[in-house]
Amino acid sequence: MILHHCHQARSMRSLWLLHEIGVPFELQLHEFGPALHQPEYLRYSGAGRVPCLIDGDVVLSESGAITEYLCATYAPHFWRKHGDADWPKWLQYLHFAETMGAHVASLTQQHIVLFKDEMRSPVLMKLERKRLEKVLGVLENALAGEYLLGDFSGVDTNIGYGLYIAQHFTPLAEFPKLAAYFDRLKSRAAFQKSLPPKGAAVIYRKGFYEVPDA
Ligand SMILES: N[C@@H](CCC(=O)N[C@@H](CS)C(=O)NCC(=O)O)C(=O)O
Repeated sequence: MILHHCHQARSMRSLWLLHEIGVPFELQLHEFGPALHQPEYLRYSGAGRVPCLIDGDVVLSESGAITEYLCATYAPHFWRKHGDADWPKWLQYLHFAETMGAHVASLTQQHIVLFKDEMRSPVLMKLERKRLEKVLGVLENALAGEYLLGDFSGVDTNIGYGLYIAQHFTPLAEFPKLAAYFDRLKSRAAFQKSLPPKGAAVIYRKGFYEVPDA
């Protein structure tokens, strides 16, 4: 099994989950940027994105689908299937992770990818931060146990990665249950193994990105 990954990109969800599961895999690390748009890589991930997981004939390039596939195939204890009481919750969180993903991606583009001030829009930054906070509020209200479905499961890697990125744009301390949940996630050995090593090229070079004055 091969995982294509860039440090701190959504492929961190898949990397973290692979470490949780403990299944052997090969890591193909790319620099975030033009390397993902080379014809050789586009054969696997047509949109030039990470993650991309290759397992024999199976090629998947969507992090939610990879979570579902890995849990169903290698780790049923981390999965919820049709007929399980919390299957609807599993589905909701797996996909809600990308509602959060849309806002953190937009904030990443505004604060980091658009590198000149004149390209950026503080209005959009404020709007996206507010919308992200609304999403975090939903999770804060929903969180009832140690993890999203009680025990740790695959959806914790999808939502947990979102929190790992969200903290660069809004203080998680304003969401106390979420902050405590994220602390639990961060203390997991598999999460720590999925972090970029010290000195590696990363997307988020600052711990926090303030919205500049308009
Ligand atoms: N919905 C997809 C999004 C994948 C995605 O957009 N990944 C970003 C990194 S977080 C990427 O590869 N961007 C490279 C690019 O847009 O060129 C998923 O969850 O896997």
